[in-house]
Amino acid sequence: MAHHEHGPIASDAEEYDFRRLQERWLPVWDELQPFATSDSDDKRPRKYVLDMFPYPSGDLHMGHAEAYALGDIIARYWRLQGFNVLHPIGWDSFGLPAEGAAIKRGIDPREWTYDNIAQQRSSMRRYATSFDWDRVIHTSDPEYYRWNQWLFLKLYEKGLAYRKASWVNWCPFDQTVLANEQVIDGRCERCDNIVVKKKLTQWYFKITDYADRLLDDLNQLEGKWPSKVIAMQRNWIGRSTGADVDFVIEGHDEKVTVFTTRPDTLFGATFMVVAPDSDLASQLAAESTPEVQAAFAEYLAQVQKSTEIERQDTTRPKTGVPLGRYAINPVNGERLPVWAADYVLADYGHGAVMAVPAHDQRDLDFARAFDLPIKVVVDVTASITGAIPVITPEMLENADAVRDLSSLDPAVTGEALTGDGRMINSGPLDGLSKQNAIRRVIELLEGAGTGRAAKTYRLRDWLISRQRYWGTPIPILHTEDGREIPIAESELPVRLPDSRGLDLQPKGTSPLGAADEWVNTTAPDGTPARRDPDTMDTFVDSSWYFLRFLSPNDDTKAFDVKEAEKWAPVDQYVGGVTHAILHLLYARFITKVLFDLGYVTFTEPFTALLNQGMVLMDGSAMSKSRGNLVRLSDQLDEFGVDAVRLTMAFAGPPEDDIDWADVSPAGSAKFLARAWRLANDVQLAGETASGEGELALRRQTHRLLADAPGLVESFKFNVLVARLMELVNAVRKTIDQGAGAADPAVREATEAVAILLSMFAPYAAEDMWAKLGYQPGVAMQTLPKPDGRLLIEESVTAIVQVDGKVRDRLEVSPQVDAGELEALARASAAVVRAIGEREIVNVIVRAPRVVNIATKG
Ligand code: ANZ
Repeated sequence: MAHHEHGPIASDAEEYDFRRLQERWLPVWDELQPFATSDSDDKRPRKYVLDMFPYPSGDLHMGHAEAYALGDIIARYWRLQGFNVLHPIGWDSFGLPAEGAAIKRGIDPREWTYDNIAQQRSSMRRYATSFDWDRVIHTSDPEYYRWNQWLFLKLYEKGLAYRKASWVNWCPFDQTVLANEQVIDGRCERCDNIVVKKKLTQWYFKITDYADRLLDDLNQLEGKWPSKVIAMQRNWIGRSTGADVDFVIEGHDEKVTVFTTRPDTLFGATFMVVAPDSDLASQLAAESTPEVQAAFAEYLAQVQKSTEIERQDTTRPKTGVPLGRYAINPVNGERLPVWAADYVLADYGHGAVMAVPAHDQRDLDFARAFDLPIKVVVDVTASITGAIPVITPEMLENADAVRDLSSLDPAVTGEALTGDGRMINSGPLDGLSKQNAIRRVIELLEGAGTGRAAKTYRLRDWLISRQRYWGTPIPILHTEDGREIPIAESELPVRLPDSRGLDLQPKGTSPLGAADEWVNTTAPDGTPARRDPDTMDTFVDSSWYFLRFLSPNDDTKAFDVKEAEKWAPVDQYVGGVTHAILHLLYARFITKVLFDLGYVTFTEPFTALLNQGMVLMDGSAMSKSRGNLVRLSDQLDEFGVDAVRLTMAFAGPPEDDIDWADVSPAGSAKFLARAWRLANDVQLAGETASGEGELALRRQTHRLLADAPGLVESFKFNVLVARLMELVNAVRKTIDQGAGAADPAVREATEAVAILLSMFAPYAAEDMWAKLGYQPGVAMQTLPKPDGRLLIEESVTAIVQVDGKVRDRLEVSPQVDAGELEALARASAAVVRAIGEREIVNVIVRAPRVVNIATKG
């Protein structure tokens, strides 16, 4: 492929051969360990650059190749800028994919997992990723998961880890519970099967205690995280503000509280709805007539068969049953029938709503389906006309006469009136705007002790227990009389028993429950106890792993607080947008918990975040079944590591998807050969000539050195590669047409190319560096500082004549405009002197070269 098109100088030189370069430099780097993080007395400023660590499910693929190429550019860049860079890697090696594959092959999950890790690790080394190989962690090592257990105990002590029975998401295929975050559009995130609800006792982390801080602290990340991710986090937490209103239910001892965002519409409530799968619904039905009980039981059974998708489908006809009970509206004493209907969710707000059919579409659909009353309490025409600044009692009495509202009647149109307006039919609220009515009604409720301002969140507590083998055992004992005993810290880790002899097939309970020897033990007081058989969600493992990298081999603590002070939080995090909610939210939560416990001094784990796009093929995600899978190993064999890495950087802005059909790794390889030949030519030219060399080339080199930091720091890697290509072309031109490869400007430019290229194409850059006569490694150099004098724009000399005589010469920009040039000329001391007292009659300007001034007298 590589032959020399240029001149005789390099005609019999060796050829660019990526295989030879890879073979040559990899062992040298193994010796040199250029990216081992240096020790504490290092005076350089620090940067913590982190790539999301992978699952060890098979060899590296194209997606990894992109992510690790981009993270590597950033890590290598800071290294070139003279920073002490921490760039670690590890494996997120517990979890379902590994266990599933192990079951399929009938082997131990360990074997499969660690084989894959070995393969990925060697692929990463060949891929020249600048990781610190002394800090590798595997979350499935007892040396790691012991600290998951420690973390669990810390949360348990604080009341932030607890067990409760509730309706949970259950994947019938994987036979495991799922966190809300793992249910995507009603389906299991992993296997895409429809998720059902099951009542189980499970462990939770109380992330809802942190909802406000998780929301408010997003402001710290504004501008440093993709705005899309910040928005997704905000929506996920989903804070709603409004009021809690207490209703008395006739014949029921406890009051029922509802959450509403529209307490202003309280006078328009005409019935109440409770979630059929709530305890409240069962209680109310149980206290009712046998007919109601039977109808309710039948309805509940039907609801439990429906999926989450069906339940949240607003176009589905409304269903429900009356519970034969009445709630009393606290503001006007009206009796509201209580219904159970599945459009109300058990686990949002209080699982019950005051239904205001005139102003809420779901309530209106329900009211129309079951012929329930509809009462308008907001005059939405008032806001449309905006014409009633002050409402008098007389106007209100005549309100209906003044405006015919029937065209807006929700009972007729089927459209709820959700807009703003002025309150009507609402006693003390009449005439008020929405905001004022909300404020007023909350005052009234608070005064009467029947309600208060309230917030509600979409965020649920984090369900962390899993009924699977390949995870961190939960460090709790259960006594026969039902007590929970946390295992002492000094007893950690609770190791997983051997998987041999255990049935790992998913069956709804943890395989560990059947490991008799392991599960049966004694409590500290000597009484028999059973270990908790569940394991932790692997998102627990990854919620704090960035801290473990700081002291990965310390077997006395989870992480070193002093090291955390030095390195953390992570300066730059790089990874896929698929983790925009789950992993990032959990890591943010755990960081805040660790802050509250005094282990870290910061409240956000990742200061800046880059989400790379996906690598597609022919417009869609690569998959074996679609037949558009591009194998990374094939690409590396054909084009080499450098060309693949460079292609990833050159393809476009890193946030965008890359379609592999549209890019050219062959083109990248060609460019690398061109760049490499420059160094080859310089080497063959021998001695560099004296002097500074060609000025235009020098200017271009220094301009690029000046621009490169801004381009990398704003992630414009593709632009930087394009600029490198331009510079390589310019050097080639200078060699072929100018002073040849001995020109000092050629050497200077080629050195700059080698150093900059080391971020993208480490093998080619290292070989260029050697050809330029230096020791390895180029990646440990510092980026040369541009010479300021070479950055100033070129200037031209403008001549100023007065009455035909040259009076001054001005150095001006070639872009100077006529007005500016004339002003400069008139301001020249020599010109002013030459004109003296005479009057100027004519000025002719030919920018940028000449100004002619004619005078009279
Ligand atoms: C009365 C009302 C009148 C409401 C009105 C809205 C409009 P967001 O914004 O999502 O927080 N709601 C409360 N708990 C519910 C539950 N468990 N299942 C289903 N719906 C529930 O929505 C809050 C509103 O959703 C609440 O305000 C309540 O209906 C309903 F003109 O109360 B509203």
